[in-house]
Amino acid sequence: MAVVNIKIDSIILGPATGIASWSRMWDTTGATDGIHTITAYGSVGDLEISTSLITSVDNTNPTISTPGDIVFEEGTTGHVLSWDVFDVHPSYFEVYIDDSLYMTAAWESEINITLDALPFGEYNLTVVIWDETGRSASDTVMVTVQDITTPVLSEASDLTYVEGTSGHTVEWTASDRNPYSWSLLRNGAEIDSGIWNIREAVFTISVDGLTAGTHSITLTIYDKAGNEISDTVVVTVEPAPETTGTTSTTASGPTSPTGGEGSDPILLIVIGVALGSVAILIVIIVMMKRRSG
Ligand SMILES: [Ca+2]
Ligand SMILES: [Ca+2]
Repeated sequence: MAVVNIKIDSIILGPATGIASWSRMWDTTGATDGIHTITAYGSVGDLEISTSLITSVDNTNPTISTPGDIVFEEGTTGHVLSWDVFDVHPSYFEVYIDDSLYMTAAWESEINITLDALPFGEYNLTVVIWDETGRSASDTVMVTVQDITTPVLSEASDLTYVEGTSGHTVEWTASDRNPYSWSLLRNGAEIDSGIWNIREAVFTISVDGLTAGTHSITLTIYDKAGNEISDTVVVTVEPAPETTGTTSTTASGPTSPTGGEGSDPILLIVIGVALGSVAILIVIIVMMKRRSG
């Protein structure tokens, strides 16, 4: 015959049940945090028994500090978020970016997350800390990685050519971390636009086929944050010299470029990226509508 009782510290919890081993549930949620001594005592036949073990109760959630939201320019360095965390029974922490698990790691008394690699955008960054008893705490910080850097666009030179001659181009180099779009204007009116998605790009425009006179050609480029920059060149087309002894049978219109009737001037835009000495080229052909008269 065996009688085994359990006490917590000096308070009797009640009898344990069993034959060869004995057990009793202890609801620790009402116990005070900290160290407790669990003692099993009683008699097995004529033998008096008593054995103790030490345990620690933790009914307290971890604590976490609340650093402020952070804004920084993409590509700059030294941006670190730090949380001070505490628990008597620490276990591990998780980091979520926009509700997706980014990392899990063993508990540290100070959790530091370096943000430098985040690209342009806005993010929710959440740290969840867990103790050994499954209690948790969390904090969320808004991270804004901004782009206030205007794209870089080279300045192209004005040029002059004789009407009807060919091979005349204007070239711009353009760069930005977040390229977005381009717009091409002639004399202030947009004649084409498109997607710019190469960080280091070369825009080459053929200006052949323009009528005699001056023409302003403007390239405007935009990044994803709405920053923009433009450059304008003036293309002066001098009239072709009179050719003697040739009769013109198509004299009804004003001066027309070589290439036959109806040949609208064509702008050829080449957008490229320099990868060492290799260039990847995307070719876009733009038909320039010629103003009548
Ligand atoms: Ca705890
Ligand atoms: Ca930019």
